[in-house]
Order: sequence, then structure tokens, then C-alpha cells
Amino acid sequence: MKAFYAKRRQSLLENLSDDSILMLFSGSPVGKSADADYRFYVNNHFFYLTGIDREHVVYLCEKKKNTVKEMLFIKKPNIDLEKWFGFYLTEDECRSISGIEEISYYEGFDDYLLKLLNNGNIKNVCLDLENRSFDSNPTIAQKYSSIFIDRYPHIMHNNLHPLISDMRRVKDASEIESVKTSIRITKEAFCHMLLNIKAGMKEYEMEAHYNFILNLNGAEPSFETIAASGGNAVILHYIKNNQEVKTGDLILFDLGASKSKYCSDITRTVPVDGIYTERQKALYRIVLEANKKVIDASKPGATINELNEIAKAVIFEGLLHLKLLHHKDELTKYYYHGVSHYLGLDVHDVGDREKPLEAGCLITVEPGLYLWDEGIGIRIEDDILITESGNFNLSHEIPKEIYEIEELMRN
Ligand SMILES: [Mn+2]
Repeated sequence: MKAFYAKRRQSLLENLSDDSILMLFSGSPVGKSADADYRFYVNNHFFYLTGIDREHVVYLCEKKKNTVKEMLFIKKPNIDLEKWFGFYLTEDECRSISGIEEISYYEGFDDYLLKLLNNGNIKNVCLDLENRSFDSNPTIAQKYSSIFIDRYPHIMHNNLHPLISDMRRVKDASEIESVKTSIRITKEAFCHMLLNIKAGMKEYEMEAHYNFILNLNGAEPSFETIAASGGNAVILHYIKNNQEVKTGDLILFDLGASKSKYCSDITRTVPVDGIYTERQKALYRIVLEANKKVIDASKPGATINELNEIAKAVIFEGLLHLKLLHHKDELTKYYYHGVSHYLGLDVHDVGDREKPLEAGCLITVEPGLYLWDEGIGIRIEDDILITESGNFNLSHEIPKEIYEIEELMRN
């Protein structure tokens, strides 16, 4: 058993008052079309607390005075369906992954819950209710939440989503190791891809070189790869990747890998021909300086908002120097996104972005510069671990200096 799952649950459960139940759901696959579903992605809060990465699993905890009873509900074995979809999780597998001893069947969950609500003297129901848009499909937790409000209005209703998000904001050693592995694979795949760039190729061919190394490592992209050449790079989430890569252009790669579920998120901007022009160098240096200055300022106590201001100040100075603008108000024409977000199980990881950073927070630092008129988009993104004494750049081995990238591409 991986002890940290039990440890995480223990620290979460300390926040529950007596006579409470907590329910968490792994989720179910989302329908795509006809009889096809999208690939299943487990609810990350559920995974964080149990280590279980399967659909239709429920975690239930009953907390009474002096007792805590944890249970998992899993799908009943079904040999007919298992012939199609593979073996279901067994009770023993569940126990060894999660450390939860008591296992029951998912099919009996509602009955069990009803009995508990009718006889159990339950005063609080705790659920993981995330803030979703009005028109998005309700989560399983939201469905149960509606039932409780409707039929058991006397029971207090607590949302633990912010609390679990807050726990996930600070990473433990095992999580950092997983992110390091994803970054190592990203580095290998990125460097391999750089050796294969040639004018005349399509952007998706480069993506194929990247994906090849990911596959060799048993990893997958942690989000849709952005391979944006020339003017495509001014679109922040350009994912079509179907245009021809032209001589003289820059190409912006924003990409990541996910192995053991933890993500990397890296951006590099490289010259298609392997050599930056003087103009490209001048612009690139501004972004690189912003990247380094923001990394330097990333330490316990700093806020993401402060980091944003540092990035803006450096980019403004650089553009002023190049006479591209004259006033601060004009900056949003060239730089129009935040410099940082948390990273972890989710690429844009959960946690309060207003809170001051602390040791164990993992953030990206990704200033950018976008010149629509010149068909140039530049962004440089690293993954930064906040430490007691400041920070450690987990992606420092991925080339970002002009000479490093040119040298690599010469080979
Ligand atoms: Mn990012």
C-alpha cells in the first residue's frame, strides 16, 4: 500500500465533525457518439485521496465520535462485460492500492446510503462540489447533492472541494518525483523533435516526433500539444497543428507529458531553420529575461499576482526599448495572459491562486510576447518548485538559451 493515500485521507478527515459522512466518486466515462465513450479520466480529487483510477468507484466515510469507517464500492465482477472491457478491479487490488479494507459493491451503494441516512443519525453530508459552468453536465456528486437538499434538508451540506484543492496545492515528495519523470520525458521528446524540424514540413509532423518518444516512455501528452509556427503562435491555444512550417519562421511548442498521472507543461520557441534572426533574438531575449526574473522572484510568500507584475514590467521595458509601444496601456496588445498557474495532477492545477506561495507549491512561469503584425509569437515556460529557500527549476535541463537551442539544432 502506498501510505500517502491513507495519510492524505487522514488529514482531510480531521476536518470532519462527528456524525458526518463523506462521499467521493471516481466518475464515469463521458459519452462521445453512438455507443462510443471518451476515454475515462478519473476525478483527480478522488484519485489523490485513494490512488484508484477506475470508473464507477465510490468512497464513503462515516465519522462518528471515536470511530472512522471507510469503505469503497466497486463494480461487481461480470465476466460477460469483462470479455469486452477487461478485468474489473478486484477487492484485493482495491485494498492494496488504497489501504481501505472494507469493500462492497457499487450496485448496492444507494441502498447502503439510504439505510445510513434513515438510521444513522447523520448530521453532515460532505461532498466534492466543484464550481462548474451553468450549462455543463452535473457531476455525480452534484446529482447526490440535489437529492440531499431535496429530501434531507435537515442534514447539513458541506462542500469539501476547496479544502481538497488546498491540500493538492502543496505537493509531497511522491508527487514531485512523478512530475520530474514527466519533465524528463518531455525533455527527451522535445530534443528529439528539434533534430527533425525542417521547413516545408507540417506542424503535425513535428507533433508526431514528439509523441513517438512519449509513447516509447509509456507517457501521453498532458494536454493538446501546441505546435504553432509563424503567425499561428499568437493564438494561445492553437491546436490545429496542420499548417506548413516555413523557412525564416519561429515555431512555438507548448507541450507536456503525463506519466503516473502527473503533468509537465513546457513551452519553447525555436527557429525553423535552426538560427534565430537578429529581430527574433531581440524579441526572444525580452521573454527570456522576463522568464528568468519571474523565476528569481518565485519563493515562499510571493503571490502569483506579484509574479504577473514582474513579467509585465520586464516585457514593457523591452518593448519600450524596441519602440513598439510608449505607454503601459498598450502592453495587452503584445502580452495577454497570466504568467503562472499551479501544476500537478491537472495541467492548470487546483488551489487558491491568490494565496502566497509556500514550499511544495509547483507553478509554471511562462511569459510571452505576441506580434500579430510580424507573425511572431514567443513564449518560454518552465516548471518551478517552490522550496524553503526559494525555488528549484525542475525543467532547467530543457534548453532555452539562444545558443543552446541553435547548438542543438545544428546536429
Ligand atoms: Mn502552462
